[in-house]
Amino acid sequence: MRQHIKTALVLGLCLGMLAGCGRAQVEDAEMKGQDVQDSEEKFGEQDTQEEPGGQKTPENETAAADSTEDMNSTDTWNKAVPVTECPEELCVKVEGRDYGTVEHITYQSDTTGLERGANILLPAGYSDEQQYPVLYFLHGIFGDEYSLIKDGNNKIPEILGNLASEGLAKEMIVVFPNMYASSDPNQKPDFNSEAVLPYDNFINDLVNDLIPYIESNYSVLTDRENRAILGFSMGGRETLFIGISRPDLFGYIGAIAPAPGLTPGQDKFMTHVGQMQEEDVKITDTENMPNILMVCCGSRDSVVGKFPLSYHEIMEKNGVDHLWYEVPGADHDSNAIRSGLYNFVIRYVSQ
Ligand code: FER
Repeated sequence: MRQHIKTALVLGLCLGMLAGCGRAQVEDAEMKGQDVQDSEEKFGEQDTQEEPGGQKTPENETAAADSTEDMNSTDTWNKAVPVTECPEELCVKVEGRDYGTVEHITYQSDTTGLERGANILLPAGYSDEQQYPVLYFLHGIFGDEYSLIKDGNNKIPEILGNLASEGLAKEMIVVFPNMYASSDPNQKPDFNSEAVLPYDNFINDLVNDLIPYIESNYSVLTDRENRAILGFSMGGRETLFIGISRPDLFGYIGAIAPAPGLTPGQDKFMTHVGQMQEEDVKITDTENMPNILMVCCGSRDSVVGKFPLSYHEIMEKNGVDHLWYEVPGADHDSNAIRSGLYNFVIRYVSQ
């Protein structure tokens, strides 16, 4: 399979250059998961945007051509045009292969004054004799620590287990936090500034409470080269905020369909004051540039629309080295999540 994936990578580069790949072939065989269901309930009827996906700019075409020269150099990973869909064979379990275990933990959060939960996906054969890289994977709005991992369509254990078994990604521990860091256990998320604040407070809980808990209770590597952050939608927005604010802590930053509100703006749900101004969307800590800063989105995302594209444009304007791509045909859904996870994880390699 390793060969298939390598071939797929190269093929993807070529297809990307030809522009406009087809819709994801992976069928949603299992029940729709909580996050997407919740989103559908909460968001109601969505516009369907008929936009061509996967169009590559001439700039990317050049980068893609260059990137075939040295696919292993992290210098080129931000520029390499990705295989926009997660290869199908990675999304199915191979009989007899171990896909790790999920355990639920609670930790004392001094940030909120509450006991809070997280799920941990341990790789196959997790052992104290080894030290593992960590990936913090942040859920969407109205979600919790179960949303991403419980949604079977996301294929998270499958993708990670298959990539690790094939030697295409490192074995890692994935932490799924509850990103709603409120001191009031009765507070609930909603589309207004007040109700969104606990999401913006998650950076404090993560840095001061959850990371220390993980690093003292699991056998993990603790430098920025071995700490990655990835998020979907609301989790993507917070990932960008956290990653840009603390590049000293996270060497790898990935946002799948990041939600509005990182910068000031307005959409059909609410007005966003912005967590930061557009000109501040850049890494000022030149000692700690991200190895990967990825932003992707389904070409037909009916929830966050063009906000991810706007983050890409802001980064371009600010001269921030990053990887941007669209997942052809994907909505605000597992197709985008699988693609983003796959592309992020194959780039999450320690030096
Ligand atoms: C918004 C649009 C989308 C927003 C959040 C979202 C807080 C999040 C969507 C998701 O997480 O799926 O205006 O504002």
